[in-house]
Amino acid sequence: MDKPVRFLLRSVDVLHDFYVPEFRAKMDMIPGSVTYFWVTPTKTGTYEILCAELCGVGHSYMRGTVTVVTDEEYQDWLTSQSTFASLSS
Ligand SMILES: [Cu+2]
Repeated sequence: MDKPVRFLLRSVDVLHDFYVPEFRAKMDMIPGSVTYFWVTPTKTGTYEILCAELCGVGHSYMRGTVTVVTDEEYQDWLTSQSTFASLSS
């Protein structure tokens, strides 16, 4: 929260469109290319990610969530993650 976040977007099949209504932003996801957009979330919460491009028969099932947390919560989450070094030993 209150920090700029860059979303890197890519598609491995067809054109999609990454859309989070509460962010008031969306961006095409293009096969063979990486697109991006920046947001600076100002409210914590969990927000639904939708596909805003009619991409095929699975379009209506393309859903996910993005969670906005405080810096302290993010640091707690980050320290609970495995590192590459801990996975390979
Ligand atoms: Cu779609």
